[in-house]
Formats: sequence, C-alpha cells, structure tokens
Amino acid sequence: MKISVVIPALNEEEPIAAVVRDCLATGLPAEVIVVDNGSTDRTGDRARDAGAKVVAEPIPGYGRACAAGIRAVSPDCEIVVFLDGDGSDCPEFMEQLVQPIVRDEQDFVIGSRTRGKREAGSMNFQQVFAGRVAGALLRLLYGVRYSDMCPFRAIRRNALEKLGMKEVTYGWNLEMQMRAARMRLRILEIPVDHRCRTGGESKVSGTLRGTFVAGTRIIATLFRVAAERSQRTLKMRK
Ligand SMILES: Nc1nc2c(ncn2[C@@H]2O[C@H](COP(=O)(O)OP(=O)(O)OP(=O)(O)O)[C@@H](O)[C@H]2O)c(=O)[nH]1
Ligand SMILES: [Mg+2]
Repeated sequence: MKISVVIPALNEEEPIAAVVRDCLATGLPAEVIVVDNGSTDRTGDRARDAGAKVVAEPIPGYGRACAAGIRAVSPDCEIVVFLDGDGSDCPEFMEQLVQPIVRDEQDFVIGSRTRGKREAGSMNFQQVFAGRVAGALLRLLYGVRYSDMCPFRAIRRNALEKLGMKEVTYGWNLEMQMRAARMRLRILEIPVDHRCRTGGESKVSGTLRGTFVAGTRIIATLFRVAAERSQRTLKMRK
C-alpha cells in the first residue's frame, strides 16, 4: 500500500533533516511531506535537501499544518503516517504502525509513549498525566482505550478523510482519536519509544506558555467534540 508521511514543523532546522532521512530509510513511505508552518529558520531547505516534499502553510497552527499535509499527499496514497519534526518520535516503529493497516486488521494505529520506553526527560509529568486522563475520559465516552495523545500514528487515508477533522491547532491529535473512536474505526494502540528532541527548542511542553496554550486547546477540543456527540444523540431522540 502506498504510504505518505506528514510532518508538521515549526522552526526545526536542526532536527528535521535526520527525521526525514530516518523516515525514508525505513523503506516504507513513498513520500515524506514536511509542512513548514511559517518557520523563520531553514527548516524548509533542510527538509527538502533531505528528500522531503515541502509545503508551506503560512497561517500558524499545528492542526492547520496537518490538514495542509493531507491535502498535499499524492492521489494514490492509501495510508497517512504523522509524526513530529523534532526527532523525538522513533521512525523505526513505523512498520509496526502500518502493518496492521496493510493486513486490513486495523484502520487507525496509534503509538503510546507512556507504554513505551521513554528517554529520561523526553516527556514531563503533565504530558504523561494528560495522556492518561484523556484516555480515561475517552474510554468513558467511547469505550476505546488510549493511554497517550501521541503524535506518531498511522491511519487509512479514506477513513481519515471521513473523520471531518476541524481543529486547527494543538487539539488536532486528540480530535482524531475522538472521531476515530466515535466512527468505530478499528483502532490499535502500540507502545513506541520516545526520545528527547534532537535539537532546536520546545514550542509546547517545554515552555509555560506553550503548555498553557496547548492545554487549553486540548480541553476545548475535548468538550467541543464530545458535545457534538450529545447534540447528535439529542437530535436522534427527538
Ligand atoms: N505546524 C506547526 N507545528 C508546530 C507548531 N508548534 C509546534 N509544532 C511542531 O509540533 C511538534 C511538537 O512541538 P514540540 O515543540 O516538540 O513540543 P513538545 O513535544 O511538547 O516539546 P519537546 O519536549 O521540546 O519535544 C514539533 O514537530 C514542532 O515543530 C505550530 O504552531 N505549527
Ligand atoms: Mg516534541
């Protein structure tokens, strides 16, 4: 099956080339798409030199960048893999993510950093805790078990397109998990290893502002998507 990798990136000139090369070295993707979300450094050039197709999304937003990446995948792409551009996800797990989809056993396979081996300092307490809390809430809402909001994931392209993703910033990862569960996709979570970023600076969990902005967006997404569900249920009961 034809696999496309989408990497949202903002000012990742140090780690991005190795991330792209490591993805290509797995021999799995037909293309690696880096979405440069208005970087002020040489992220785009470095990604291109390493063999990625680079698309620009000038309006800031993690989710917006992911959506731009999806629009840029080749028409014959069948599986989309997402991962971060900071070198913290381990592309050697890509095969484990895509194989269950290739074998037609799953539609959505997501990594779990909390269940995998984590390099010391690669995830802080708040990230681990938030992943567990989100997992518990999604289990209550949809009966699906998640233990993380890991950005490293693979999804069947036609299923992804049916999800109707709307989130434009940091709630994107959680929204995909909620919509996939609600659509009753076949979902598998597998432990993946996780490293500290391999260069550059943290935009999210490593800063107070980033943690606050991302945390607020994630909570807002949780309520918004959960509320859609109850509105639908109410309409159906009427
Ligand atoms: N497109 C886009 N990507 C972003 C934005 N903010 C962060 N990213 C990317 O999202 C990924 C996660 O951001 P990080 O800064 O690594 O956040 P983190 O993983 O919580 O923090 P670290 O501990 O430093 O790894 C990286 O690939 C960033 O380049 C954004 O506003 N737009
Ligand atoms: Mg990171």
